Amino acid sequence: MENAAIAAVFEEMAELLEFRSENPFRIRAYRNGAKAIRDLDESVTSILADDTRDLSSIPGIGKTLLDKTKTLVSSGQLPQLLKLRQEIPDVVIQMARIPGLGAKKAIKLQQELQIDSLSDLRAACQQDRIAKLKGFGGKTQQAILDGLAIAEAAAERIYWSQGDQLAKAIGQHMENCPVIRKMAWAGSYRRGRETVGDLDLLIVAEDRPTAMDHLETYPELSSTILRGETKISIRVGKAFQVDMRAVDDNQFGAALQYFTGSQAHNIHTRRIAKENGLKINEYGVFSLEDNAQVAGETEEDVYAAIGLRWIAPELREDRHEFEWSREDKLPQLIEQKDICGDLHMHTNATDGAATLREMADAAVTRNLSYIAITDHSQRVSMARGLDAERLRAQWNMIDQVRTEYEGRLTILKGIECDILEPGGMDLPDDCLEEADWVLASIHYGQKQPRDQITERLLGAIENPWVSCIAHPTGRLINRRPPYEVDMESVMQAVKQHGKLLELNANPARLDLNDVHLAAAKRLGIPVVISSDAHSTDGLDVMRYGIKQARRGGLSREDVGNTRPWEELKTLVQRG
Ligand code: DGT
Ligand code: CA
Ligand code: CA
Ligand code: ZN
Repeated sequence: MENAAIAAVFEEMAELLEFRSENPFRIRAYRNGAKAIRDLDESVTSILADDTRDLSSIPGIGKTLLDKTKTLVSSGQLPQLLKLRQEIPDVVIQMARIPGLGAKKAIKLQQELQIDSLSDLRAACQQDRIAKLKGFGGKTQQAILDGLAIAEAAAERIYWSQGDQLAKAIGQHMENCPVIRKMAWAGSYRRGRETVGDLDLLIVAEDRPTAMDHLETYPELSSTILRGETKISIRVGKAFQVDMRAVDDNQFGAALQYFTGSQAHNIHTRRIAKENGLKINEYGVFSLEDNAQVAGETEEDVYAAIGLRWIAPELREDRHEFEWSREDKLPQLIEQKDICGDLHMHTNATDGAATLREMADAAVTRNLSYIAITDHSQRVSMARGLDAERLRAQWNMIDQVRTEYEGRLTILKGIECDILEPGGMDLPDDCLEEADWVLASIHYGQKQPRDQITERLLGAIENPWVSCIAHPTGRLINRRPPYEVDMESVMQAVKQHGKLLELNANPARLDLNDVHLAAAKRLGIPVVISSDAHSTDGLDVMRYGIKQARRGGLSREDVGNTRPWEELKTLVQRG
C-alpha cells in the first residue's frame, strides 16, 4: 500500500471523528500521523516488513497508529473507518462543507431536524426552524442560507451566454482603468464552451496593484478570494469566480495561449515544442539549448515558433486541430455575418410573445433575408399548438403580410410539427405538404427507450414533407440529459433522405452539440442554425449557435442558412 493511500485513510478518519466531536487529541493524532506518512520519503510498507525498523519511532506515529497502520497494510482496510462511514450520513458531510456551518452544527441539524438533503436544509432555513434551535439563532440561519447559495453556485457551471454577459460587464468596468494597456479573456469562455466554470482575464498594466484595486471596485463583487502580486481571484454576484492575471507585454501572447487552454490542447503543444527542441509555457517559447526566448508577444508567434498556424480558440480541445494546423487544413470557421435567414421561431399564435409582423420587422432589423414561422403543432397543448385549420389560417395571413415585405424579407410558411409518442407526425401529410419548411421535433415521451425514440426520429426523417429535425437530442444544459437515441442511425437516415439537422441556438439547448456537429460535417449533412425565438429579442441568440458551430469546426459552406432561401431550398429533398 502506498504512503499516500495510508495517509488519506487517516485523514478521513480525522474528518469523520471531527464530525462526531470526538476527543480533539485523538483527531489530532490521526492528522499528525497522516502528515508524517505523506511526507515520509520511504515506503511505510517496507519499514513494517523490516524487523530491524520501528515505524513508531517516526515523529507523529505513536503506538495506536502503528497498530492501525499494520492492520491497514495487511488487510487493505480499516474496520473503524468502514464503521464511521456508515454512521455518518453523506448529507452531514455535505452540510459541513457549507461556509458558516461546520461539522458540529451539521450533525446537530441532521439529528434534531431530520435533514436528509441540502434542499431540506434550505427549507428549514426558510421556515425559520433553524433560528429557533438552541445554539443557532437568526444570524447563523442567515449565514447558512448565504453559505448554501455559495456552495450551490460554486458547484454549477453557468451557460456560455451568462458568462458572456458577465465578461462584457467586467470588461466595460475595466476599460475605465487608465493603467491597463492590454486586456483579453482566456479560458473556457474564450473557447466558447457551452458552459463556463470560471472566467479568466489577462491584462498588461503599468501598475498592477492599481489594476487589481480597480477590479475590486466592480459593483457586483461579493468578495476577494485571494490577491497576490500577479493574480487576483474574486467572487461576483452569488458566487461566480473571476480570475485576473497580470503579465508582461512580451509574454502576453504566450499567457493568452496558455490560459486559453484547454489543458489537453496545452499538453499537446508542450509535446510538439519539445520535439522541436523548445519549451513552451505561460511566459513564452524558449530554446531548450540556451533558454533564449523565441516567441511570446502574440499567439500567432507562439504557434509559429512550434511550426503551427494559429488555431482558433474554439478548436483547442486536442481533437483534430493539430493535424489540421500542420497540414494547413484548418477550417475557415463560420461567422455571424454569414447568416442570412432564421428557420425556427414562434409567434403569439402559440407560445411566442410577438405577432407575425413584429417578428418580421425584427428580422428585417437584423438584416435577415428570410424567416420561417414555425409555431407548435396541436400535440403541444400547453402552448396552444396549431391544428391543421388554425395553421392554414396562419398561412393565409402570411400570404397577406408577404406583400408588405416584398424585396425586404421572405416569410416562409413553416411549422414545428411534433413527432408523436407512438411515432408518426402530429399533422396530416396533406397539411405538411403545403408548408415551405417543416421542422420535426420531440417534446413528449422523452424517457422512452433508445430503440423507440430512434424509430420515431427515423419515421419523421422518412416522412416526405419533413425538412429538418429540430433540437435533435432534446437536452437542456444543466437541467435535462439528451434522450437516449442512436445518433449514428439518425444521421445516416438524414443523409440518405436529403434532410437537414438543426443546431438550436438557444443557450440552454445548443443542440446539436459540438461533437455531433463535427459528425454532421463529416457526413456532409447541412446544418441549419436557428434561434427558436419566442420573442423579437429571442432572434439574438443566433450568435450562441454560431459559437457552438465554430466549436464543431463548421464553415460557411457547412451551414444551410448561410445561403439564400432559393438555394437552401434545393438542399432539402421533399416530396
Ligand atoms: P472552466 O473554468 O472549468 O470552465 O475551464 P477552463 O479551461 O477555463 O479552466 P481554468 O479556468 O481552470 O484554466 C484556464 C486555462 O489555463 C486552462 O484551460 C488551461 C490552463 N491551465 C490551467 N491550469 C493548468 C495546468 O495545470 N496545466 C496546464 N497545462 N494548463 C493549465
Ligand atoms: Ca476558466
Ligand atoms: Ca480559472
Ligand atoms: Zn420551437
